[in-house]
Amino acid sequence: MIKGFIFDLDGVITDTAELHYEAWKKLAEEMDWTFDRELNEKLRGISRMDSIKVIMDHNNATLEEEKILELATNKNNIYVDSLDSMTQEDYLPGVKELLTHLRTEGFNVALGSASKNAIKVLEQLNANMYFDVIGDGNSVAKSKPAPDIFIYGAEKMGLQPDECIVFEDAEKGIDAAKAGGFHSIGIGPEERVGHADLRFDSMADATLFEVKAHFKE
Ligand code: B16
Ligand code: MG
Repeated sequence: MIKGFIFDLDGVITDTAELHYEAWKKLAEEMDWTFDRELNEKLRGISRMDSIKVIMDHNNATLEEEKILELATNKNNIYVDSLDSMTQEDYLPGVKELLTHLRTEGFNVALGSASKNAIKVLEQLNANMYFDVIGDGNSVAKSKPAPDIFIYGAEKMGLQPDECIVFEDAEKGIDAAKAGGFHSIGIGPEERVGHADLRFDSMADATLFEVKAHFKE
């Protein structure tokens, strides 16, 4: 029986991918690294340090670990500054309605994001009241595709993985949900999240009615 929902943040609740893109691009320009939207797609759902390593590999760059951390911090400062422009208008279509509906029906709801900036994003959106549990990049050591962040959310809600549905927009996020024994809903194209139990093109299609119809007891 489904008792809880775990939401990824970036790409499910709001679209911060563009802000991440702009920040990585600025850093790449400073370092004379190539960086484009195709490469940015590979960063979807993975941690900041994993992201910079993907960009460096692409550019055959090698640096001391301390320097890598410094560059990742520079990128983060650019990204965090850009979050100031985010407002309560920046939910993806349909998300506010779904979160409100889940609250009305008494489901448990957790956040399961890889981002260490999740609290700030939730504050900008004024979304804290929708969540019983906040799991973010500071909650667990191993990031997606490891299932740890979703297991953290389920445990804090007092639920088993098979009582929870994970919403994810990243290929590695769906991998993480499956590895942990969670039900999964992919948001995005077939080639990215087609391995989820259920897939919608966008959150606007992901109504509780549709979800219940698929995961009926
Ligand atoms: P930060 P999610 C992920 O968030 C993003 O999709 C990913 O692009 C980003 O690198 C990661 O958070 C870490 O973010 O640098 O803010 O800690 O999709 O898991 O909500
Ligand atoms: Mg995401």
